Amino acid sequence: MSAEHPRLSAATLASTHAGTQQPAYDRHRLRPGIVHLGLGAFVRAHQALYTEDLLATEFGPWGMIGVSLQRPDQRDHLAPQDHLYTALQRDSSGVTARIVGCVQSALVATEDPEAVIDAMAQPDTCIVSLTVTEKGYCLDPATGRLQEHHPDIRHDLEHPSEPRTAVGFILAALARRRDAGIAPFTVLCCDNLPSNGTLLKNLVSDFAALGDCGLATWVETHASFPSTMVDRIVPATTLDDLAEVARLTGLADAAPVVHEPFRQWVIEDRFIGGVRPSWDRVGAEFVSDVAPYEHMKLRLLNGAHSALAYLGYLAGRETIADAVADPALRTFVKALWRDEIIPVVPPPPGTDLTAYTYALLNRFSNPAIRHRTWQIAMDGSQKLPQRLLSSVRERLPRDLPIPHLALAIAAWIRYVGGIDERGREIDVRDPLGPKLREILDRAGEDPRARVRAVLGIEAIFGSDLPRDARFEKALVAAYSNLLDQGAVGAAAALARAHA
Ligand code: CS2
Repeated sequence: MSAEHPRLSAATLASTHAGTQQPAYDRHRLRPGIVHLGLGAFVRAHQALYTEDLLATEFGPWGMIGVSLQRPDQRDHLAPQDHLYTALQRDSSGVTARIVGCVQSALVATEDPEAVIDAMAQPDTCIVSLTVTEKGYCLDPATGRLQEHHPDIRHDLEHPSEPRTAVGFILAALARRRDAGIAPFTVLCCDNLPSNGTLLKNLVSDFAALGDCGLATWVETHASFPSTMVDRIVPATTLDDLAEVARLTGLADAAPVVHEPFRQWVIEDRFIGGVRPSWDRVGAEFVSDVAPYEHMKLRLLNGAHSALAYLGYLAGRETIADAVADPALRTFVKALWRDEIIPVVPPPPGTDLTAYTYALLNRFSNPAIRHRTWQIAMDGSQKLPQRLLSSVRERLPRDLPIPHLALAIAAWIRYVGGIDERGREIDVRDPLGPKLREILDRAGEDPRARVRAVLGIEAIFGSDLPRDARFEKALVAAYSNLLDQGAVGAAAALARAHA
């Protein structure tokens, strides 16, 4: 952080450089109505900015209490700045800085779980929203059901008033509300998971059923878990970003966020008592069925992101923008969309999927957003099913070919093997990382043996895909091509074969 600039805080806010947007409402009058689990960069660059826009348009009790489930860093950065932070919007035409005020406090669950449950149990808390990443749900990625033997779930069962997991906190707070005769809050899952509301409801029900069955029934009957589709590209904040914020605003901020101009939020309109912020006044959409929006986004955006992350990383491309600047990878991703995903994704009402992918390619090409392939490559075991395997599952029963999807999945297999194309070690971050590495090491060098070994992981591939000979054949071919020609060479070969 910059030593020459005063620290951002309520006291210094008035001294920002001209051109820095500030909260356009009276922060002193703000009351918290939302507790958010997972206080990372994404929520601060997405939901918080919709809320910030709304507060300026139609003031209401929609302040946010942010909760970090594990680390204290965000709280440590935000508390000394009165929870204010800067959002930098960047594209090729330039950068704008905006100071955000709707986060009112930050809690760290590991330090004080009671404070978190208490905040969630307050009658004024109408919404508990979440961005805890895919692995934060302790689910089996292939089935979407709770991993009952996950150590943190076992812990939460034994210590229900000191939970560690998001599911444990939701249930502890719902139990407290039921016992106090308070209506439940609406649970708003904002992670990139399929049918994320229903999925979270199932996880909470699975967890409740392991303990108090009466509570399971109460949750089933009274609680509401609308599904959502969230979209905005938010790369990890870097030291350069901190320096740029100080230069632009004149104030030092230890926790800024960086984002692209685009944003989208589609939410199922099922809130308890109909009580919710009018986020639709500032661009969000409330709909009765999120599924088509979610399929479009998870398969076209996130599917392509993961494909480019693995192929791009293996080929030595640092960011998504670098990856799509490579002609072979650019052609690859266009063909992946056009030939293999769009034909099996029903478009949401009024949406042209081809136009959607053109817009995606522009967003991916944004040179001002340095979204690292390594960051997106993280936790692939939790991401593959909804991003890539979902399209495979649409195509195989119709006997449609999958060469591009197979190359993306083969690149993931190569990536989790832990050695890149130049023989360097890869820092693989994935809850199943050690297991994947071990079974690949045991499988030896033969492509078929390696593919088979990985396909044996039911938590990722389920029981259907490993039995499909076409899937295995496509993966072995793609994996062999990757070994022989490298990621860029294999992508170029596909383009020649399909020209
Ligand atoms: C990315 C997403 O890190 C990742 O896995 O694919 O975070 C992506 O940037 C967002 O979903 C965009 O809305």
